[in-house]
Amino acid sequence: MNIEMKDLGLNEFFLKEVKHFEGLHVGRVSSLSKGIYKLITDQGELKAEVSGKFRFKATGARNYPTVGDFVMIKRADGNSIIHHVLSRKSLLVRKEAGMTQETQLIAANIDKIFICMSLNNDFNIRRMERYLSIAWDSGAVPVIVLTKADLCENVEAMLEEVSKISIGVDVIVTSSVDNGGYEPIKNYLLGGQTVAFIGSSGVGKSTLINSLLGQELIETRGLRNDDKGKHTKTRRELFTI
Ligand SMILES: Nc1nc2c(ncn2[C@@H]2O[C@H](COP(=O)(O)OP(=O)(O)OP(=O)(O)O)[C@@H](O)[C@H]2O)c(=O)[nH]1
Ligand SMILES: [Mg+2]
Repeated sequence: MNIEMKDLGLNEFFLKEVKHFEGLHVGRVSSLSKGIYKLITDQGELKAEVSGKFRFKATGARNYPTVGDFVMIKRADGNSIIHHVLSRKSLLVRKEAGMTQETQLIAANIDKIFICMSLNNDFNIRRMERYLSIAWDSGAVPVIVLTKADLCENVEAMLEEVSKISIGVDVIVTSSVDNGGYEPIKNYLLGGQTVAFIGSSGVGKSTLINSLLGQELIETRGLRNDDKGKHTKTRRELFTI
């Protein structure tokens, strides 16, 4: 497999910093689980963990790699070792509810964030406003995706409502049952760009992403389209198209 790191978003912004780490390789975090990071590199996928010194120097969650980060690594027989996280161009975070004020890092170095909301049961304009402010705060550019147009009888009225709170933001209407219902999103997927899809459970994110990937790589709710019930999966993962 021959991956060009520049197609994975490794542009001038990051390359300036890469130069300072002679002898180390660059990788991009695609997923993480219990301190083990899955990386995409120019030589394929590998697993990595942070070095002891990295852990010692880290003062909080923000210092640790998250999905989308570019990291400088040293190859090893087992897990490769992460020595450094490159400066982030954007960072999407979630503030934990409650006293602690602890922030959870969701994803780094996203160019565009697609905020997904369904045009039926999930539609809530105040929630969309909150999502927009989280997205702008991250440093990425938000795009609104209104899903399940096929289940909505007054799309125009809802678009009108959305337009009042989304000045300067693109709004896309999609439907999974409409052939080509996701075509407008493809115009945003340019080489070297990283995009993220966020939104409440059941709005159709996985259905949409599978369609863009051309493969059923992510579990969906199948045909149980009830807009409520348990969460399918809490998941953050970087896919290459
Ligand atoms: N009618 C209709 N159903 C849709 C559309 N998009 C998704 N669905 C259905 O809605 C349900 C939920 O879709 P998912 O893609 O699993 O939703 P999700 O946003 O990934 O949900 P979580 O993984 O729980 O966050 C599934 O039954 C889909 O088939 C749409 O445009 N129209
Ligand atoms: Mg899903």
